[in-house]
Amino acid sequence: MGNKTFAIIKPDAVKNGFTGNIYDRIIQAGFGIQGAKLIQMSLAQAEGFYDIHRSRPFFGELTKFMSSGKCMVLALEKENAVNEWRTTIGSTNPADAAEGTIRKDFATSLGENAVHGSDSDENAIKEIAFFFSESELI
Ligand code: IDP
Ligand code: MG
Repeated sequence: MGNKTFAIIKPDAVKNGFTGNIYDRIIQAGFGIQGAKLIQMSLAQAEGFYDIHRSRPFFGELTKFMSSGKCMVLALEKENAVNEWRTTIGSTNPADAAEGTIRKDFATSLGENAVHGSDSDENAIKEIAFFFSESELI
């Protein structure tokens, strides 16, 4: 089990003023922050990041949304980080997310669901490298 995961505070959450609240949840849940920065993705960058979803019907909607505004990308550290972060954020659809999870408390809809979390150790490493250079990871 790896100790790194990759997170995004998505454009809906940044626009709605929840960046600080979500950052707090990250700290409270015991994650270390190895890297964090505010960015706005280009459409091409969002398409590259979500390449595994290219054939899905929501790919266009998702990449347009993810490039629609500022978001915060984060490299997080904790033992069993991938599973721990997915538990902290809750189900993809906020309507199904457990009480006290980030998506339950801050997400707008299934598409605009406040945060991203890696789904495997392998993807966590790839996703961190997609947005951060070595020198940005402390
Ligand atoms: P995850 O973010 O919980 O891992 P995935 O299935 O990997 O969920 O989907 C990636 C993202 O695509 C979701 O977080 C959400 O923003 C968006 N998404 C997933 N399913 C739908 C859908 O049916 N309609 C619109 N957007 C969706
Ligand atoms: Mg996913």
